[in-house]
Amino acid sequence: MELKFPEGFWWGAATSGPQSEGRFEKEHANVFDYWYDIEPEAFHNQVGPNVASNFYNSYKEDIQLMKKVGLNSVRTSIQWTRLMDDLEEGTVNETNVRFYNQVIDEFIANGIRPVINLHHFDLPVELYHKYGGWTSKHVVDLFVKFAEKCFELFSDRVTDWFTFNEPMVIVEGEYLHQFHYPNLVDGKKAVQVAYNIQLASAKAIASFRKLNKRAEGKIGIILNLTPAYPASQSEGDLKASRFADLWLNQLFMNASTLGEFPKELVEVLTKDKVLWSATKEELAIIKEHTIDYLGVNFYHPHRVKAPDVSPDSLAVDWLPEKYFDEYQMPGRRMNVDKGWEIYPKAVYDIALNIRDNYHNIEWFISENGMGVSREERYLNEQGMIEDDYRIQFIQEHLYWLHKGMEEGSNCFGYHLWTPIDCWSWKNAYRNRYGFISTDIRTQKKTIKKSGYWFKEVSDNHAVQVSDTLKR
Ligand code: IFM
Repeated sequence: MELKFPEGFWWGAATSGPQSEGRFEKEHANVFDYWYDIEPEAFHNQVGPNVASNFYNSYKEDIQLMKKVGLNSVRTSIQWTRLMDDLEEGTVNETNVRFYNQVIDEFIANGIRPVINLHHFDLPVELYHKYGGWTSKHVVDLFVKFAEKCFELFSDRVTDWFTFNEPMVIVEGEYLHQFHYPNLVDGKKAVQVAYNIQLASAKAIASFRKLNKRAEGKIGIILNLTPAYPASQSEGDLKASRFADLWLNQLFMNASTLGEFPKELVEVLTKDKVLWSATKEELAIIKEHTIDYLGVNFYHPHRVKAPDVSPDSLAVDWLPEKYFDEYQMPGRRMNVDKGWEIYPKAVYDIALNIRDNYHNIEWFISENGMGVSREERYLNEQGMIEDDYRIQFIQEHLYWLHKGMEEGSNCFGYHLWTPIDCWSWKNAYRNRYGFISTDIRTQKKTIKKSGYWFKEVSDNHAVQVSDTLKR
């Protein structure tokens, strides 16, 4: 069967500055640069962000490869630690302004729409050490200064902007589950960080409305949405899934699209005495500066059940997981390399949720993808990786996306994570996601089978899927 997508649909891929560029010519270190400097053994094979995929030096050749695989739009991020000279004064580093100008111009000259994100986990580490990072409202204002520089410098050509990538990952990684520096477990701080990031996003949107130079320019946020499916229809499991959804999805989703945090979540946080500190003026800024459109990163759903012990009997510090436990559903399909469940139908559930509960706002899949380790297993005699599993993974997700669009959801694009295999936070280069492979010893880049396949999809705005496709 053939699935037809509308003309103008974004067929693209996403990466980020810290994961692709390398640390060349950077004045400041971000939290990951710093963590690698002090504890390289925390990273797979001790591979750090210093070189990454060398995009800083090879962006011209890389963009040619992206064009060859049919990408009509590519998201990357401008690094706060690269663009700025003095973080407090808000002055810029001219060498790196030149770099970003060249990258943007190169994308446009090659018919690729540059989609620019402003924060991809890359807080300047000095702002953590001096002020406590995202727990500080001063840091919120410094971020806004950086965002304003980006709008002033680049919004004459860039029309597609996003404030944050996966804010919930910052909250969880830094303050709950210890997978991002500073690796704390502190629920109260996590709640404040979530609020401060939402405030930073709204304040940056307010600045965008004043400084953006192009009438067609838009700004949004990128959220990793993970539908929380209950283990059963029992009252306890339903309650657990309801809270998981409030915390994991609705917190940023409601504030960013509807201008308000979910009341039920605020009530629980108030009752538990961990609610963020907020002023009336700040809440008004959040209310008035909602997004124009939304990016949805989807990798896996959550399966949840009622916690084994009653939440109120726990004498530990506050953590959101007091209200839900992870449920290991028997028979679920797993990507064993990454340890994430594969459940493409969730894309359809997300599409209808946006249609029904979020004013059918315009949105796109801003990341989706399949991380696979030791992909050299699939090299053919011509030296190309035959990643049929990735093609099938994309087809399955596009099948459900298409169905959601047929039923009226307002989706305008699909981006894979990622165009070219890139460095990843703690996993470094263990799992590969790209349409194009990178040999990290030589930086030789080679198109995979999925890259050639995607070019056809993008040229025809159509996907062929077999009737035996797993649904
Ligand atoms: O590498 C990350 C990216 O930075 C954010 N989304 C998930 C990707 C794959 O793990």
